Parts: sequence; structure tokens; C-alpha cells
Amino acid sequence: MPAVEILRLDRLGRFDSIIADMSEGKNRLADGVAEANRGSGSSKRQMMKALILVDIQNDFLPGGALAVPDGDVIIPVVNRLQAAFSLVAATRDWHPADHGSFAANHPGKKVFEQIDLNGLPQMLWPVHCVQGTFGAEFAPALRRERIARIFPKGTDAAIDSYSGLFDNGHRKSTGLGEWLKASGIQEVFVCGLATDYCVKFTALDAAQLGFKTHFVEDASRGVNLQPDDVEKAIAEMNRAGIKAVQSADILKQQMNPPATLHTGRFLALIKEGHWEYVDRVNATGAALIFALTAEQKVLLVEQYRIPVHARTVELPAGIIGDEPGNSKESQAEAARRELLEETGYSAETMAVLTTGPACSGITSERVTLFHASGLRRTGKGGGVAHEDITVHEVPLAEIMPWLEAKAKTGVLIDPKVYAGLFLAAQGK
Ligand code: VGL
Ligand code: ZN
Repeated sequence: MPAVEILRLDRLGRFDSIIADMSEGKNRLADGVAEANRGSGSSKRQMMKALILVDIQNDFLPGGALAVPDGDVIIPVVNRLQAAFSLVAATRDWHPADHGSFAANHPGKKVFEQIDLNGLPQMLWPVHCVQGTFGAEFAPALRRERIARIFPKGTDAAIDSYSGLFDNGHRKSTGLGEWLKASGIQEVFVCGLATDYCVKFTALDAAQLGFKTHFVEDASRGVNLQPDDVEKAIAEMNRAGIKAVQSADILKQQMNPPATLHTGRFLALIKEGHWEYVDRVNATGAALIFALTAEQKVLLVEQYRIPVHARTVELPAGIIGDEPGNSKESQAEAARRELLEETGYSAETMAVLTTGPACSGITSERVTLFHASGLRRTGKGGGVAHEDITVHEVPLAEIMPWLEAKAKTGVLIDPKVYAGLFLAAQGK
């Protein structure tokens, strides 16, 4: 990206070490949570609990390649449940296309047939959760902002991995067990899809590693290839000391249950402990787009913003999953749609630059900042119906003086504009 090079001024160069520190900080997250856990436990002396969400992915939902009956019913339950835990982890079935558990990779074999796969018994499945496909993505309605870490599993074509902790031969750890221990966790609650496979094996491994383990029944569903498979799975977990619990019982014991002070059409005001903040209703997040045209112009939008009673210059942006019928779209698709609506440009590539809180003291909203390139003007832009949006195409080389001049006229500049410029200049 030659033009972004212009931004690689010496001044920006010095930020390299800051960026390096920032990525190191990510590794310190678990320690931070452990620290926080110790803090909150001091008054009540309770065990530190984590929630493990197993494989809540499109292919396991109705309509997916390996659909679990009523798999989607667990999503609102899981979303509510997450608030009761200081640590939430998610596993993700994440197969290469040539995975040995797919019947399609064994000519002459059928789905749900049992074979020997490199010395281990293997049930053959339909092709599912192939890395990078829609089927492997988390369910769009699953709230993700509390998920501290995602553990992929089944990534080795030669061996399957039902458990989120180890492969089926117990040869390799996914790192989840070690991470939970490093985070100060002693007790885990396992839920998700599917009860009779990945949930069961995850729970059994957790118990074996010494975690006090529970199975959250109403936050899980099973495949039931045989009608009593779920029942048998629960019995097997019971024999390993794992008890079935209901989400309502967990939520009842929550120490600081969030209270909804008001729910409007778009926002809800929540009070949690002494803290008040805003949740979006019917949205899963927001997309921000740093878009650079072939002529090396940055697309910025200017509009009057009611809360600040001023015109503002911002990156093109939009809420993800806010329109009826759009709740299933992926973040990148949402970013593409918003860019086209607001600016009239369609983007060839939409790459993630970073993701983080929009304004962490005020709202739970998280934003994903995209870098759009390969832009082609295909529409007129200007937003939908009532939105009065002016699109500016600002030459990259002149952007700082342009923003300064704008600010002098009383227009407010969103600081995230600078974040977009900075990150795009890092060329990452
Ligand atoms: C699963 C079968 C194959 C599961 C994953 O998540 O339960 N089941 N791969
Ligand atoms: Zn699988």
C-alpha cells in the first residue's frame, strides 16, 4: 500500500514499541482476570467460576450442515448466562477441508458410519465447520463481547476433537485447561452444542483436570442420533461427578445482577453494581470503516449528531444486525453495506484492523475497525432516507490540515478517525 507509506512519518515510527507492548498486554489478560477474581472473592470467599461455551456455530444450528435440533433455542439463554461469570471462554470446531471426520473424505463411506481413523474409532460426519466458512462462524445472535478467548479444536486433519480441552486421543491440549488454571478458575460450567458429543467430552475432561464441573442443561442441546443419547450423556457426566444445573439457578446466585432501568426502541439503560451504562437493543456490534480510494483519498462522513448538538466528521460506520432480516449478516458484510449506503463505494476487500470498546465507560458496545480497499463507486451514497450525510473524499497527504481546518469551523472530529489513519499506516 504505497500511499499509506506517506503516513509513516518518524513520529509514527516511535509508536511501534507501544504497539508491541499492546500485544503483550493481551497475554497479560488472563493474569488480570485472575487478579480481579481474587479481589471480588475476598469478601465472599467463593470459587472462581468460568463459563465454557462449546461450538455455538452456524453448522450446528437449524439449517446448518450438522444441525442440532433446537440448537438455536440456547442462544438467548447463553447470552443471559454470560453476565453471571467473570470469565467466559468459547470453543470452536475448526476443521480443515480435508478433515478425517468428514464422510466425504472417505470414498465409499457414508455419514454416521463408524470407521477407524489412525487407530481411534471415528463417527463420520457431514462436512461441517470448515475453517473460514460461514458454517464455522459463531451464531450471529451469540453475544461475543464477554468471550475472553476462543479455543479452536479439530484443526488436525488426522484426529478429531470433541472435547474443547484435548483431542480424541488425549494427545494434545488446546490450551483451555492451562488458561483456566492460569486465570484462577476452580469451577466450570459447560454448555452449548452438542450435549451428546462436544459438550459431554469437554465436561468430562474438565472434571478429570480437577475443575468442579457442571453441565448447564437448558443452555445445551444434543444431536440424539439415538433418541436417548442426551439422556445417556447426562448419566455419564453424573457418574463423573458432573451435575446438571439450570441457567435460572445460576442467575439467581449472581452477586450483582444487572438491572434494566429503561428500555427504549434502540437503547437500554443498565445498572450493574454502582455503574450505569447503555446496551444496544437488537444489535450485536458496530463496524467502522477506514476506506482509501485508488486515488489515495480517505472517505469521511459529516453529519449533524443530536447527542452532541454539532456536526461531526467520522469514519463511515454502522450498527451490525440492526435491520430486520439482517441479523444474520457477518460483520464484514455489514461493513460493506454501510460503506455503500453512506458513501456510494463498494469495497473489494474488507480486512479487520482492530476491535475494541466504543466507549467503555458508557456503553457495552464494541466496534470492529475495518480497512476497505479495492473501492469502486457504484452508488450515490448519502445514507438512507432521513440521514443527511455529506461524504468527503480527502487526499491522504492533506488529511491532517483538512481535519484541523474542519475543527476550526466548529465541526467535531471523532478521535477514531485518527485511530483508523494510524492503524492503516502500520500496514497491518
Ligand atoms: C461436534 C460432531 C462433530 C460437536 C463436532 O460440536 O458436538 N459433533 N464435530
Ligand atoms: Zn467436528
